[in-house]
Amino acid sequence: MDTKGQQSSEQWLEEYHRDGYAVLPDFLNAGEVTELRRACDRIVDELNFDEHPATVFSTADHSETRDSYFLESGDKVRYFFEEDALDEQRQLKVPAKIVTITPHQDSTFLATEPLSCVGLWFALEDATLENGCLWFSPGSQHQPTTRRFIRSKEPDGRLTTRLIGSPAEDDPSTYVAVPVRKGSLVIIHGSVNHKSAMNTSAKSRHVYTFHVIEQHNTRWDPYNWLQPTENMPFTNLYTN
Ligand SMILES: O=C(O)CCC(=O)C(=O)O
Repeated sequence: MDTKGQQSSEQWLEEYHRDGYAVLPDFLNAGEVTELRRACDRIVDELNFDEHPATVFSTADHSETRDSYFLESGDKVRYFFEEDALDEQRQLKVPAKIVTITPHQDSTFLATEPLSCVGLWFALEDATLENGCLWFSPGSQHQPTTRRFIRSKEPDGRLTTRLIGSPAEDDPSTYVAVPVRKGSLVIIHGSVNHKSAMNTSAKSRHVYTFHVIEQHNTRWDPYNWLQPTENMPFTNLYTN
């Protein structure tokens, strides 16, 4: 039996501060998982390639994402595919996760001053070694995040994105695999180095994920690639 299910919030918070991540098994019940899976399926079903380009998103190479489709994605539903995720008929291949997500810190992409980004990653299916679970370098959140993914203007006025600064120290031997069961929530510190491997199985690995930042006494970096718009300011999870 997984005793982590009985962990108190003090215990998982302690793990989170020590390792830079924490796993909360059975955070979602079966009904909630099904509801989220259906919502994801609806979004995929509604995808019309006449209105959306088959844009690739990658943590390693951002050249394909340097366009307005990406930069304006903050207040719209936009679709980003891993390389080779679509077949010739533009249908999603299963497994779709056929690339590696390279080591990164989420605060590189979502910086506040001081840093406050936290990722919430919900497993909608079992995430295993074979289908591409997350891997973490425990304790690596204590190093600074100096690399930033920013929006910048080309001399011709075109908006583009750029990675600046040096990546955090990254020792591949320090990583541990974190397989989790369906319904688990993984809480990810914005500065912890993490990655995921290719899905080498025939099974999909669906997840739902979003990131939060603290707005109290922090400043959203005006250079972040993502900027809130008048149309859609960032959603508050709670107000005091
Ligand atoms: O789902 C994955 O494979 C990677 C997720 C990730 O790196 C993130 O949410 O920051």
